[in-house]
Amino acid sequence: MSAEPGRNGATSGSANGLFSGLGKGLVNGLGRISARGGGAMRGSANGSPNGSANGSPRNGLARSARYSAFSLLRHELRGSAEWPRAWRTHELRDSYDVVIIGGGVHGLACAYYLAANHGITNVAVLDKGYLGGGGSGRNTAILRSNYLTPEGVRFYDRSLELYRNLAAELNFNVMFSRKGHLTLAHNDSSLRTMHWRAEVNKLQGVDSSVIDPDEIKKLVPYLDTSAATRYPILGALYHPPGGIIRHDAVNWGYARAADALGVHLHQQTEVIGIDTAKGQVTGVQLAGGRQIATGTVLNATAGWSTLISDMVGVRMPVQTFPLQAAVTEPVRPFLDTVVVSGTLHVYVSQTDRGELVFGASVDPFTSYSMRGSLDFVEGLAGHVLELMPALSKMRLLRQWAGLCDMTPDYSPIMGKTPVDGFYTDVGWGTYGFKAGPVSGETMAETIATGRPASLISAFGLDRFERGDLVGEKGAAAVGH
Ligand code: PYC
Repeated sequence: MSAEPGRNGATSGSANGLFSGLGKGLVNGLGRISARGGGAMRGSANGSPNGSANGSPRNGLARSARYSAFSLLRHELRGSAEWPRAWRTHELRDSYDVVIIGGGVHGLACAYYLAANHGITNVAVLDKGYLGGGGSGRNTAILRSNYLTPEGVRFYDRSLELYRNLAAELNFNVMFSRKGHLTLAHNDSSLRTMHWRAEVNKLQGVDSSVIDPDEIKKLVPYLDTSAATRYPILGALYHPPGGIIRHDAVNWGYARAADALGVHLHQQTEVIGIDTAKGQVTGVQLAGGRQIATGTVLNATAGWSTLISDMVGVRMPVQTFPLQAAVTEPVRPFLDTVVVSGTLHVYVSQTDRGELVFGASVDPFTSYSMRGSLDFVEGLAGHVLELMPALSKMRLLRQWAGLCDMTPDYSPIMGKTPVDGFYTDVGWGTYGFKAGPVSGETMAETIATGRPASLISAFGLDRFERGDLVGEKGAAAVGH
């Protein structure tokens, strides 16, 4: 096996039989931003809001830049030479109304909804790497809303709704595939949790139910549902609205649409400090010496979320663990459903291209490492073969890791903080990608109005002081 750097800096292996072989602030221009506190942001810095709070027009893409069958044909006839770049590069301004740290799906979605829903366009998204290069490009792209708490179910269900309509909203094919989602139960206690989740889901209007091994077999014929296995399958939580999506396309779609509405996207732009005066954010400092004035900073990072919050002295109960994943060579479609087994530490789905995408549990130690390990592949291969013995000949193409910021209750930390103008959208654990759209939408509303959007009121930092936690561990697909 020859290791080589993958696209995302992930470890890539050769396709050589791995499975068989191994078993708020400054007033800028016309922008109306109050010095501190509530209801701050209503206008664009250029005085001409591009969107409306009612959601239309949602997309400021110039006609010439819109993707359509007609534009495809036109470009083809002209030799495909003229496609405009999906987003532009800009000079950094000296000040922005809002600075978003982190160019993943959360930061990009927030920038897009600030512009599209609230007309706030003097916004910069800063990323020390490249857009979608962190957790947003490293996850296994599973979407679902079958959570355990009513707060969680409502929140993730809004995200799923936004994801379902995202291709039309962004004029970008994000390849959402509603496959259905199965969480297997191999013992009585997990079956009990599946029943619990199913009931909470139904009460929130979300389609989930517990099904038996015969029904599971019909959905996934390759699954070993016999009683003779080491961990027999007793039942499963079946969630038909769940599915997968193309994560890069989601990042690119939000980036392109935000850019079209006037947002500045700055890659290779690292924030090394946040300035405050009298408890209010006043600006950010960049590696290389530049300073940018702003009254509003959103921390939308994963992995480095505590380091960013430390810059303003806001401490957060977060520990960072790597989560590894892997992908096989493509094969003919045979797996129509997302399958998760918490007991066997495996989740698997088949992409539209035919690859199997696998994940397992988080690594059992805190680290900022994003390298794959042999230990992970060995464990994964063993467990996958217990579930689907027919896969023994499949070959792994690539493995990689992303960083998960775990909170004590497996729920995020969203909203305002004790420092005026400093907002967080962090602590996503293993749930971050599926929450991207709703996090962007709710954080944009929170920043624009100065009040926490109702869907995130349970996720504030102050819940840890009050002891009012939102225990979402029972909904984890990933072992911990
Ligand atoms: O929560 O569905 C999930 C998930 C899968 C992989 C990481 N998280």
